Amino acid sequence: RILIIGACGQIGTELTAHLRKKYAPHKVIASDIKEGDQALMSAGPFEVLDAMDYEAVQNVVIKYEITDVYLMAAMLSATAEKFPMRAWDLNMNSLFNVLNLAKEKKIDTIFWPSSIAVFGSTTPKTNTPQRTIMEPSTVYGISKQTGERWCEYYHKRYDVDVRSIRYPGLISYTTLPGGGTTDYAVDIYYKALKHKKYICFLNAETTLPMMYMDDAIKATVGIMDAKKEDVKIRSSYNLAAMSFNPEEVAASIRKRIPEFTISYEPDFRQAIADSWPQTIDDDAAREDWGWKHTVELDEMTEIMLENLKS
Ligand code: VAH
Repeated sequence: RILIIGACGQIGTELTAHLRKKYAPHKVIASDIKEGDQALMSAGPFEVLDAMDYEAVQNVVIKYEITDVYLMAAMLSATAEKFPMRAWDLNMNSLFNVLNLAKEKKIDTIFWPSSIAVFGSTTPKTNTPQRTIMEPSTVYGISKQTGERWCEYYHKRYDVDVRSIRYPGLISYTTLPGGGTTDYAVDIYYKALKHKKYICFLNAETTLPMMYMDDAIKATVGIMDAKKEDVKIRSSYNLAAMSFNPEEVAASIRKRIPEFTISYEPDFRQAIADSWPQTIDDDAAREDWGWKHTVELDEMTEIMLENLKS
């Protein structure tokens, strides 16, 4: 059976729904620090679970005979800058809990999300290589970079089958994102429909790697379905789909809402975004386990506006 920790989050919500469709619902146990919405709670087993509590995680693993764990709980970049130590504790202790359960052979396979936030301002900004300088300047980025080092260590030393991808900014309409720097790319669609204008907290030219959620779910399932020997990189794989800036999103929206206007009031998140790359080289993921993205900006705009207009 599968356990999703952080099932109420932006990725967790969609991952839970996708895996419950792919397998039988009762085989996918959703968990989070608090109960989720009615849809999630009624569609299959749910456990209130603190990812930092080893005993509690172990109890759920034993109770449901869990084999695979997707650890989707984390504090994202912007919020982590407000609560550095809480972010470090959550992001790292939750990872050690699942790595140690796998080391003790209580679970078989782990999915753990990393992020383009592992890169810093000294990393090459275009076509960022799989292996390169990584001097992250955010607590979130530091926790993801350290987490990658521990994943690779547990794989090499204890043969733990942990698989990881460096998500870019993710856009979806089912669940609001929580505390990320790329969240403008979700918020802009809500505001376009409601007010036909958006005040953006990043400046117009801030180009960042981005991905529509369906592609992120496809990549997550893709690396977990891959043969063990094909997952050659055990820190975390670069993953890419699109790269765009707020001005380009606005132009895409104006094709559907011509009167839409955007203005720019950069805040503390501008410095975070400026430390991240603009485009990512994900050849390794494409070669090792057949990754390729599908959704481009204009199609994403259509999907977002269609599904948010109700
Ligand atoms: C964040 N959405 O903004 C996350 C992600 C690359 C961005 O890590 O923190």
